[in-house]
Amino acid sequence: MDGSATPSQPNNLEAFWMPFTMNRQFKKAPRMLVSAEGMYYTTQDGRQVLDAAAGLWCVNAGHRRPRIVEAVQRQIAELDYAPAFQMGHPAAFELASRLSTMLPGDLDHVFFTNSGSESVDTALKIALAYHRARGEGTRQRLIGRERGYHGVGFGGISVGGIVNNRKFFGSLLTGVDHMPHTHDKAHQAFSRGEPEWGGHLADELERIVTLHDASNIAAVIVEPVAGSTGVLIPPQGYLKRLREICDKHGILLIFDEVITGFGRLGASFATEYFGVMPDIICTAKGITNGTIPMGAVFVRKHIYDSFMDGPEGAIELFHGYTYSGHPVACAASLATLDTYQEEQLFQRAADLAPYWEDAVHSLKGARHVIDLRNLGLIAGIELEPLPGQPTKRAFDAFLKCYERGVMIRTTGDIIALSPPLIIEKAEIDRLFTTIREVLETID
Ligand code: PXG
Repeated sequence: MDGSATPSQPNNLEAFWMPFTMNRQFKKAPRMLVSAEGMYYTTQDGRQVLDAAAGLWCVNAGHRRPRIVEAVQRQIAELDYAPAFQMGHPAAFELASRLSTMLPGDLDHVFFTNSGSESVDTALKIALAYHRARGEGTRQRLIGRERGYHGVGFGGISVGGIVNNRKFFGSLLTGVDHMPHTHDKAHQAFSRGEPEWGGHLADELERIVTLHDASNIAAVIVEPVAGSTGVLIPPQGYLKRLREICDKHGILLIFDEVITGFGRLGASFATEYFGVMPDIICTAKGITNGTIPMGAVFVRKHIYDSFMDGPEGAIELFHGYTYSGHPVACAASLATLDTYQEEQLFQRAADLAPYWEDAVHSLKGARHVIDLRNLGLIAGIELEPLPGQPTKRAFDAFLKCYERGVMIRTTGDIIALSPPLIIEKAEIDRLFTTIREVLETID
């Protein structure tokens, strides 16, 4: 049938199977966003809603930034697509060079993907192929962490530590182990910034190495700050210790910076913030300010070089996506980096972080609150679950905040906040006042 013969049905919500959403509940009472500018969304019923989640942790420079809009318009009108394999276009090379100057040390080669999930799969594959290229093909085990979130591909859910992925999708990749997560309320509740307790948990990696032998282990992957499983801030010294153990045993360290990258902590990347250099970094989201899907994996020079030793006539890495380095995504990203730089947004986030921290911890003693955590422009507000109804209390808070013109994000019974880095102090005040008031009104 000719597509045009079927009239579009804007009011029919049935066909779209929404991701990570309670479809039936949403479709009964939809929350529709129709436009956005700066810190605010406009809803279909014409209300302004403060975006306290930067979309989904991605719109770091705020919405509808003119430079990015214009760059995308210009690029799509000039080169809409170019093949990603055996062909190139200038913007991809320009962007990779520019990104490599933002990263410390020799993290200077970039592989483009289209999402965080693809970045994670790419990083894991590079790690495995790297050891093989160096004649250490027995290094095949991958180590993740409980409560880790690394997207939704089979690689990512295997190294991730979320029970629902195991419950619904089965046995996943073999040869994967998990370190314990680092969160312990008994020792850490209401910590400001990095908790003092818990650095020793990195030594659990030694235990796994002792069990399997280093000659079987390819890589360790962690989020420097875990976001979607409830804002878990690394204990002091933890990441540095992981680095030391990986160095000692020749294991690659992968940082999944899909949410911590591009200014979220008040530095370009978490690697810079914590002063710990991984071998591979996964990114996405803020790379284009959320405008066009894109991800990127950064690898250290010696990793890239180890692939370049083989026969000249062979493809060095048997991997890639139709849309790797898509011209429109590259244009969006270049304009995003310009925006971050011109407005010094990472520095702005760093300057604002102490104010943010005080605002977060002003909720101590607020109704239902059992823990508060923060780093950079991230906050976790943990609520006491309603007896027998986990997640309901936080979701009710989300709905009530939305009614009052504030969009927060929740995971389990934890409110996770990550506003665009352009947020003003008055908006921070309004955000936390709204949350406090809402917590007074819900069961
Ligand atoms: N790694 C990390 C650390 C992430 O946070 C991904 C990988 C996957 O990215 P893609 O682009 O494939 O979705 C993520 C994504 C939330 C939330 O509210 C977090 C994510 C995605 C959607 C919602 O916590 N993180």
